[in-house]
Amino acid sequence: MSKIERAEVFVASPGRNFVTLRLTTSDGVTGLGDATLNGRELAVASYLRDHVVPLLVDRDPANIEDIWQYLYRGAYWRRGPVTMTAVAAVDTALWDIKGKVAGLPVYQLLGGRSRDGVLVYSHASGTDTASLLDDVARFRDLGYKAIRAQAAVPDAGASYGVRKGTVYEPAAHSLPDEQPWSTEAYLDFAPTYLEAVRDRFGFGFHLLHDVHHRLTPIEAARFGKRVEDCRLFWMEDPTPAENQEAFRLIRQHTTTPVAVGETLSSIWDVQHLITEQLIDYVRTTVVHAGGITHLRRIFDLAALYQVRTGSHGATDLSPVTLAAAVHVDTAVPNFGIQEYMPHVAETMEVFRSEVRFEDGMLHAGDEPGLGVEYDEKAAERFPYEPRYLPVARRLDGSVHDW
Ligand code: GCO
Ligand code: MG
Repeated sequence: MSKIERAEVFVASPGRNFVTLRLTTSDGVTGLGDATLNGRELAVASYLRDHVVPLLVDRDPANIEDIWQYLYRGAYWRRGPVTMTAVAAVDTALWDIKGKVAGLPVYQLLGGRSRDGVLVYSHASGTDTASLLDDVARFRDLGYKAIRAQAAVPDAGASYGVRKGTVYEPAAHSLPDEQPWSTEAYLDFAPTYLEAVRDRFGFGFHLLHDVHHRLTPIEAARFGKRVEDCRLFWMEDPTPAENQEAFRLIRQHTTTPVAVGETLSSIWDVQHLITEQLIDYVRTTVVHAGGITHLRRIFDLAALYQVRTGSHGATDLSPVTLAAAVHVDTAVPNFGIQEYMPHVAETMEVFRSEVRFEDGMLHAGDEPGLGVEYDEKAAERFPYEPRYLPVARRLDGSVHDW
């Protein structure tokens, strides 16, 4: 019987911070898992090093489900992003190993190919409507068939989702940026730039928008109704989702499709959203929702209710997560869309990935396993630096949801 012989946790900052788990079996097969929780990286690194690695050594890497149950139920303390990210890293590495042992890409282990490629959307942004339109034009030229549009709200300072050069969340500070927010200014302005995108480029591509948890349910209902003629592919995270019931009110007012899930980590966090058809797309992803094993369970539940997948894929999720997501996306029947922001060159020096972009789609490649290798020597050139996501404050100074 093959055994897990070694489990190593790497923390490095090639372009941004990533935590990576590498398992090695007694047969010398390695598997990778992403364990990155943006802004709280070391908590997961410690959870793995101090509490999980000692439990893995000598276990049979073939028993993915048993190891998942052992780590999840065996912790007693359930769910939550730190736990589920740590469990995800182990689970992802085990699927990578299983694929390499079988000589098959992971999507084959999940039932094989359901589609030729994985439709992706990327992020256009601007400091105003004119620069947003230029950025949308650039993404159209790059071949994207789906584009998310965000612009800075006048008088509300640094709005969510607007790139500064190549920097995208977090800002290059060791303490959180504090950014002003005005719901009124946003509700007045955001629909106008979404309309401007449709006026200029028409309807021959998918247009998405991320509200990033900033509205109350009734404000979100008003926003969704106001932008119906833009025919958005989705409005994302219109209101925080701790209270799943809140989405019923949004549903009662608008046909703009709703996507939720990037901050949620278990099937229980999306149960009512899915079974009561309060959303159209579920955005949980491999790294923050317990790995391929648990994500597959969420997506199968979603399929029963005609909810499609739309996995989170910002650059704070490592190329290991992107590859794992693309394998899952290739196989599941209810795939919707995959978020994709290309990683910067430093990141790709450390993670060599088989994932390829072509004609608006991602392709997983046919290497056994996930098709990603980690270059720990290259990683040593990029030491970890503490970074935080920004914090939003209303114009009166009180804290808002960022
Ligand atoms: C998205 C997300 C991200 C998150 C980021 C937090 O839709 O891509 O909202 O941009 O803010 O992943 O770490
Ligand atoms: Mg988002």
